[in-house]
Amino acid sequence: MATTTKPTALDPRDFLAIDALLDDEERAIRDTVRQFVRDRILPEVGEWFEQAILPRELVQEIGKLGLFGMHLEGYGLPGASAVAYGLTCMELEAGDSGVRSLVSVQGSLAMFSIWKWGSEEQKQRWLPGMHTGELIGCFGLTEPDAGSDPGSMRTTARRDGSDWVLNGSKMWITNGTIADVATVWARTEDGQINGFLVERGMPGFEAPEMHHKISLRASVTSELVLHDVRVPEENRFPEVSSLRGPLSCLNEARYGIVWGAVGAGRACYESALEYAKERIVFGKPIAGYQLTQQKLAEMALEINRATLVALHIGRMKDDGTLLPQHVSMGKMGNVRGAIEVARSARTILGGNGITLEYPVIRHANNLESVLTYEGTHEVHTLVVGQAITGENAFR
Ligand code: TGC
Ligand code: FAD
Repeated sequence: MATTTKPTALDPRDFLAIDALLDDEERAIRDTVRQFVRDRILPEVGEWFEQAILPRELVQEIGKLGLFGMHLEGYGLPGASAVAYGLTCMELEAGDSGVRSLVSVQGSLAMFSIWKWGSEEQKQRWLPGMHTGELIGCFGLTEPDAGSDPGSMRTTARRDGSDWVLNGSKMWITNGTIADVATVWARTEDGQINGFLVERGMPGFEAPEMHHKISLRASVTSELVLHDVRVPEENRFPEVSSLRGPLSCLNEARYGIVWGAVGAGRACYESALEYAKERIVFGKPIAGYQLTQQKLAEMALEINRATLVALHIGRMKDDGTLLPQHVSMGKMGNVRGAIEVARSARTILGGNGITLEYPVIRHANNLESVLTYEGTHEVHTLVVGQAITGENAFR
């Protein structure tokens, strides 16, 4: 239960006193992750972004904190609440969207796909090591010609004796190059869609890193190339037959983004607020000008609105009443809001707003990826549109 603490004064960082809606355990998890981000991520992430690297040891460090698959139960996993997981995503993304992506893809896509659809042997083999960060996973759904419409995928799986032979390619796959195991979605000869666990080192399987990104630079993004890769039957998900398999996993990762985007927006707002109070122009701090105050007030409004939406969606998830369409609305609104906050914060920082000495342009650039991955803004608009009207406008 949330402990009601009466706010004694307005807190610019928590204007609507949303903290009071959390319980002690949720606050404790949030504070632990916030501290980790302050100590470990913020001092170095500008450099990682500039060099386009994500230090490998970070995976083990996050594993030690128990954040990978923290919202899943069994197999040594913590079974934390949806709200606790959401707060974790928010704090990680206040560091960098790439760090939240690492955790989302590992926990909500790779681990969740095994947890939800895998055989008992697959769960026992992979989940404990992925939780600790000893093993890394990725999730291969998108292809060069099949992003928003994964039903048009071309990757195939052909049965050959007790094995399956996979051919095709995946693109934009987070963690691909560093992954020990890839959940690869492919079409079988009967036209169904199934998931296969493709292991690092299997002959014919490669995962080259993609370069030249100017967004999500502190994140490993890869192609998956599958050329006659022989995968044993025991690596196939036993119960999947349609897109429902991969799409059910996306709900989990999209949920984390509903929260994560607020973290990125909040970091930009706090940076702009601090800067505005210190930057003297025309003889006084720019925080004292009406135009700056309007920007800051709009940002604070958006951060508080988005946090409440995320918390409400989180409580619905914990209650078992959350539908995929609710998540679509949350992702649509919160990512768009975070981008608006980031762009407005950027203007307050003037020229300094385009340097990596401040977090704002890094978040703004990252959020362009967040707007597109896990279902583009347009895809979620059409999901919500269909839910409201009953008409399918995708095709
Ligand atoms: P449609 O005919 O609507 O559905 C096919 C089957 O899937 C079921 N279904 C869902 N099940 C669970 N959750 C959902 N959200 C679901 N949406 C649909 C549906 O009931 C049906 O089941 P069944 O049993 O009848 O077979 O499918 P469609 O082909 O018309 O597509 C619908 C659409 C466009 C919404 C879907 O394809 C979509 O969501 N497209 C966007 C693709 C996407 O988001 N890709 C993300 C890849 S992963 C990623 O980006 C990681 S980024 C890194 C990070 O997370 O940090
Ligand atoms: P397209 O589908 O080609 O869309 C192009 C444009 O057309 C978009 O604006 C889209 O909204 C619009 N559009 C599409 N359909 C319609 C329509 N019906 N009506 C109106 N407009 C429409 N994928 C994975 O599987 N695993 C990962 O780990 C992963 N990580 C990623 C990491 C990064 C950094 C990025 C950028 C992407 C990642 N993705 C991953 C891929 C991501 O999910 C896709 O980029 C996304 O689904 C969009 O697909 P697309 O890029 O092919 O765009």
